[in-house]
Amino acid sequence: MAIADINSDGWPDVYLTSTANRNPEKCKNRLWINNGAENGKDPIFTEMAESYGIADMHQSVAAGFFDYDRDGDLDLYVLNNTLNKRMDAFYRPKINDGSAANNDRLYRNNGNGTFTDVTVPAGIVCEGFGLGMAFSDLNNDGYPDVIVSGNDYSWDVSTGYFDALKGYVLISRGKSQLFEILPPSKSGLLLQGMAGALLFLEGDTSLVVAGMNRSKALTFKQIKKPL
Ligand SMILES: [Ca+2]
Ligand SMILES: [Ca+2]
Ligand SMILES: [Ca+2]
Repeated sequence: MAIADINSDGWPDVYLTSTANRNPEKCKNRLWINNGAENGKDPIFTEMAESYGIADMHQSVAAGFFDYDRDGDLDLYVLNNTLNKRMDAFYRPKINDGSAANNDRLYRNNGNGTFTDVTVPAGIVCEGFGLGMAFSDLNNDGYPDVIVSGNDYSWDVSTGYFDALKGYVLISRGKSQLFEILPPSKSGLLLQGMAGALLFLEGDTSLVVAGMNRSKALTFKQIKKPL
């Protein structure tokens, strides 16, 4: 669930992701727009994901709002996964053209009550089993960058299951509205096991990664700005 005022009317709105159903129609994410409250009454919400263009039908685990193009309104990053049978021999190359069902999605807020899916134009074409995300300007260029944590399942022949995700860093390339994907070999952020959530400590560059199941919680310190 993510809460943000996405229509800039001063009232916080609610975006709820859905992941538990193989039927895409039943897996649509929901957006409840806050109509505000009068005379001390509770606020009234209207579900409007379809009309806003963000009724994502993938199996979404989490979502977050950030202003990736710095135009003053909040854009939406959605973590998508797939439910698959797990077999020891279930390996294949990753799909890196944005077409995978478990490719994350980036929706640009048009500022008029609609969003546009800009996933592929923005270069977010990394298949992976994501579990958590965090936004921070890692290279101090004024544009927010993204870190995505995930599930690597196991150590295995080089890359793990096809959707293994050991920590992606997405560096914004500013005005081009493109992201460059830094895998662990480039970023140094190597997440083993199940990395369920990410949190940047305020006033510091430390990143806390919460582990799931038997995975440990980890803390990372940024020692160098990405180029
Ligand atoms: Ca609002
Ligand atoms: Ca924006
Ligand atoms: Ca940046």
